[in-house]
Amino acid sequence: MTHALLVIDVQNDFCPGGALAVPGGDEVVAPINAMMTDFDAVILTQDWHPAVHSSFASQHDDKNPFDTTEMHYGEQVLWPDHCVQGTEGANFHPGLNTHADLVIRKGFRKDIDSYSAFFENDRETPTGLEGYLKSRGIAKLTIVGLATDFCVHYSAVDAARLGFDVTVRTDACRAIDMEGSLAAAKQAMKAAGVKLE
Ligand code: VGL
Ligand code: ZN
Repeated sequence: MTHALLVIDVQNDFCPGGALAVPGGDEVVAPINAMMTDFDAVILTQDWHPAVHSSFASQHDDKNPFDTTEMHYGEQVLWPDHCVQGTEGANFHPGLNTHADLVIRKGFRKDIDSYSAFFENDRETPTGLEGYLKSRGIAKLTIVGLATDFCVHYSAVDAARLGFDVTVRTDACRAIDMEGSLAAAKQAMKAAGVKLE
């Protein structure tokens, strides 16, 4: 069975010193590089926002980073400005092996965020990744990267819902973990049939 490694958002802004640093975010680089040779395909995702993006707290009056707000598609966490297209923060961590088959960018529409590699946060606008994987005959996915409780979580749940056989390697992931989000994410992934290793 064709098995792909899906590497989520291993970018400077999610690593120590970055705008939305995930604790220990850079620690995933070495294990991910080491895993790459074990797969038939390697796909990277890149969080890729316009400088003015509705998920940024800076675009909302009286809001601070990590507050939530109601968007047309439901509740949304507001983030510090991060992964702005073309900036150093949006680049992959310099140690990451980027010799991948595909780089899929997400979050490029101003009015909607996209945690998942498959669907934007309205849960229905597709990124095109499902078609890519299915047309290559990829049925099995191992997911790693940042952050466990947001983009890894949403990508894994969507992948399982779309019928892929999904494993998340938690040793090659790190979490933001705000207000119990990591425990909730693990619960949701398990409920969706995702294997956590
Ligand atoms: C992410 C928050 C905002 C992630 C991306 O990669 O988990 N989290 N944008
Ligand atoms: Zn983002």
